[in-house]
Amino acid sequence: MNTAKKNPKHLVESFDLYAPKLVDKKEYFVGGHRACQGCGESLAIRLMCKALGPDTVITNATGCMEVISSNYPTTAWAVPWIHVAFPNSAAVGSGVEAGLKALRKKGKIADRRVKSVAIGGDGGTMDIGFQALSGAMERGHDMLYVCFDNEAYMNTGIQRSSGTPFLASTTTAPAGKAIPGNQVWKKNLAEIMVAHNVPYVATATPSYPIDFMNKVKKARAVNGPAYIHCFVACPTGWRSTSETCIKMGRLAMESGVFPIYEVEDGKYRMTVEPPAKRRPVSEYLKGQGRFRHLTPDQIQAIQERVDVEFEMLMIKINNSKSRAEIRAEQGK
Ligand SMILES: Cc1ncc(C[n+]2csc(CCOP(=O)(O)OP(=O)(O)O)c2C)c(N)n1
Repeated sequence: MNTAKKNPKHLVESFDLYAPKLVDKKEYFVGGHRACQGCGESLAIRLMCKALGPDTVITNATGCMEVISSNYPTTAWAVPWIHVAFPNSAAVGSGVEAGLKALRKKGKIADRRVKSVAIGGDGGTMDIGFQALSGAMERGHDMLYVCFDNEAYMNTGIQRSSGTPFLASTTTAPAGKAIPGNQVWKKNLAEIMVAHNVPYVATATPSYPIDFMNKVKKARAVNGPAYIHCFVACPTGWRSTSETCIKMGRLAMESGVFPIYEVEDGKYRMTVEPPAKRRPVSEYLKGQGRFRHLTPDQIQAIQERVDVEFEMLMIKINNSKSRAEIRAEQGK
């Protein structure tokens, strides 16, 4: 007898039976690490590792995630993990991939597909590791790079990076009498990666965990370079309360500050649809002490910039075609 049909409550009561099918219960980034309360970055890494599974080698640039996860003699990593210098996560990740390929060719390791995944913060990726990342993507390595963007050099004390938003107060761009916070607009690294013509680029946030994990799985399956730009809240650096970590990612998406999309073979697709009427950016900014000094005019300037950037993205989403589609149209 189909009790679910007869009694919908049955479905809720049997949730435990269904939930494990959604997400792997195994943990490859385990508890006991020393991340701050409400850290979006450590949550995102936990989800990423679940989606990657055990056949993974992770290369980690210096930053918060290395510091909190590997205090001697302990480790939070249940997959092979290499800590490397601040600028060269992508370079070492591409070396791991080349090494695995060589060992497999010589028959020295089993013929299973082990994925090389390089990770870094926004400082380690968008600034100091940028050259290594660009080179790795250009050379076409079969690897995934994930940037965990908490919008400043958090590990060393909230210094601004090229991921820091316009007018956010940081320790090296403090809002005060001289300047009202960071003086330049945030670099759009996802778009720069699209310009590398790699097969897969996506933006994501742990506020939409299934979307993020699906993207990690998709990127893992790509036979070539893939890049995910993961937006992660940092209560310590953003001067926000720890329980707002998930809410911040949602507000960023719903206001258009951080749209969640993917670019597959050149074709853009919004994967988490923002509401028809986007929230004002002020709703996203107001819970964060790094923006507390902003005047209404400054908030308006940010709103206008977000509106323009969002429209630019929508034009790409509504009009782009994949390279395969264009080739087919050209009869090639
Ligand atoms: C060449 C070099 N410069 C500076 C540092 C000091 N340093 C270590 S971690 C870090 C900040 C990391 O910031 P980010 O990459 O944004 O990651 P987060 O800590 O925010 O996760 C800095 C400046 C270093 N280790 N090596």
